[in-house]
Parts: sequence; C-alpha cells; structure tokens
Amino acid sequence: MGSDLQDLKAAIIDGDNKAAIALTGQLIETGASPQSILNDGLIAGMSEVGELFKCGEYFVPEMLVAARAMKSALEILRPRLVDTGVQPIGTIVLGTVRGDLHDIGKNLTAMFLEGAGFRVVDLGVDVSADKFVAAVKEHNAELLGMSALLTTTMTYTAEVIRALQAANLRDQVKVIVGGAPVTADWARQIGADAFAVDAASGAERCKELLH
Ligand code: B1M
Repeated sequence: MGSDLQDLKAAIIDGDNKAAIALTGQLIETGASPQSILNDGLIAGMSEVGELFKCGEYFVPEMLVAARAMKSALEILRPRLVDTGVQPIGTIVLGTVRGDLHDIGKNLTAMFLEGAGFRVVDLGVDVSADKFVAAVKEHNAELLGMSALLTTTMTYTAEVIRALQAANLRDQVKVIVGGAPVTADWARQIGADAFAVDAASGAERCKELLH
C-alpha cells in the first residue's frame, strides 16, 4: 500500500478532518483508484477505529470525529463513485432502521446505487417501519434497502418486512438488507430478497433484483 493511503488511513483513525480531505484530494489527483482510496484508506481506517472502540481504547467521541473525517473524505470521492446524467433504472427507498444512528455505510450504499443508475430516496437514520412503508408507496419504489449496524437494531428489519406485508406491498417491492451484523442467513430468515456485504455488491444485487 502506498504511503499516502497509509496516511489517509491514519487520518481517519486520528479523526483528522483536514488531513483526510487533503489526502483524499491528493490521492485522486495522483491517479489512485477510487476503490483503493475507499477500501485501503477510508474503510481500513474505520475498521481500526471499531477495533480500538471494542478493546476500550476509543470511546464514542473518538468514533464521532473519525466518522466526521470519513464523511468529509467521502464527499470529495463522491463524483468518482457517482456517474451522473443517466436515466434512472429504478427507484430505491433507503434508510438506517429505527434506533440506529450509523449512516456511513448507508450513505456509501446510496452513492454506489446512484452510480449504478438508481434514483435513491434516502430517508436518513432512525427510520420507522411506518416511514419506510409510506415512502415505498409515495415513490412507487421497486426496491427497499435497510442498513443496520447494531445487533440490537438488526431485528427491526424483520419488523419492516412485516409492515410491508400488512400494507399489502410486499409483492411489489424487493427488499435488500446490509450492515456489519447482518448476514445472508439473517436475510433468508426474515424473508428479505437479498443481502450485501458491501456497498458495491449492494448496488449489483439491486440491479439483479430488477430482473
Ligand atoms: Co458505533 N458501533 N455505536 N458509532 N460504530 C459499531 C457498529 C460497533 C461494531 C463498534 C464496536 O464495538 N466494535 C458497535 C456495535 C456492536 C454491536 O451491536 N454488535 C457500536 C456501538 C456499540 C455503538 C454505540 C451503542 C456506542 C455507545 O453509545 N455506547 C452507539 C449506538 C448509537 C446508535 O446508533 N443508536 C454508537 C455510536 C456511533 C457513532 C455515532 C459515534 C458513530 C457513527 C457515526 C455515523 O455513522 N454518522 C459510530 C461508528 C463510527 C462506529 C464504527 C466504528 C464504524 C461504523 C462505520 O461507519 N463503518 C463501528 C465499528 C465497525 O463497523 N467496525 C461501530 C464504515 C462503513 C463503511 O461500514 O457501516 O459496516 P458499514 O457499511 C458497510 C457494510 O456493512 C455495507 O456496506 C458498507 C461497506 O461498503 N452496508 C450495506 C451497510 N449498509 C448497507 C446496506 C445495504 C448493503 C450494504 O443495502 C441496503
């Protein structure tokens, strides 16, 4: 890995917003691939932050500054990940489920979906089943995507699917779930149509679900 990527990873770990922005810009200018900036710099840094939190070395404030640095860097990377000017191939309602405030993975998934040609209706974080159902109806969405980062909020994805069934919408909309604790097994168990381990494959799965 190049030293600039290592520096970017370190900037995320340190929550150094300015450095994260500057290094992302430099890496783009010097021709580094957006994928390596994302995976080897930003996501690698954030994984380390998670490890530091798990072992008690970092607390919530450190996670917050790291998240802010990652979000700033992602905004710089956005034009490289999102291909604009194409006709939408479908509409997806997307959100992080109720009780959950993690939105970096969800935002990244939104960027990849936009890049793949989807219109993304992003409901944000802490989204209730009622709000998901109302948005699917309002936007006539073909797809619904849910992100959950906590083992305690992951179970809410099942509740949203039940709410879709109760509203007689389940047959009209395909459901995809993702987020760190979510697995393919879990997706099967709750009757979702797809699971994705990362944002890029999430966009791929969504394209497949349209056919
Ligand atoms: Co939190 N947090 N956090 N946190 N946080 C985790 C998730 C944790 C694993 C850390 C740890 O212990 N190692 C842990 C969860 C443990 C568990 O439940 N098993 C945890 C905890 C405990 C908490 C709090 C409870 C801490 C506290 O208050 N005591 C609290 C909960 C708040 C709440 O939500 N109600 C909390 C708070 C926070 C912050 C607000 C400080 C901040 C979030 C800021 C923000 O998002 N705006 C934060 C952060 C930054 C993290 C870690 C460090 C990083 C998450 C992240 O952004 N990763 C995280 C540790 C970790 O994940 N290693 C942790 C980078 C991102 C690109 O990855 O979101 O997984 P991820 O998305 C991936 C895939 O999962 C996938 O694509 C992305 C990659 O391409 N994906 C999808 C995600 N959604 C998808 C949807 C799809 C498809 C793919 O289709 C729809």
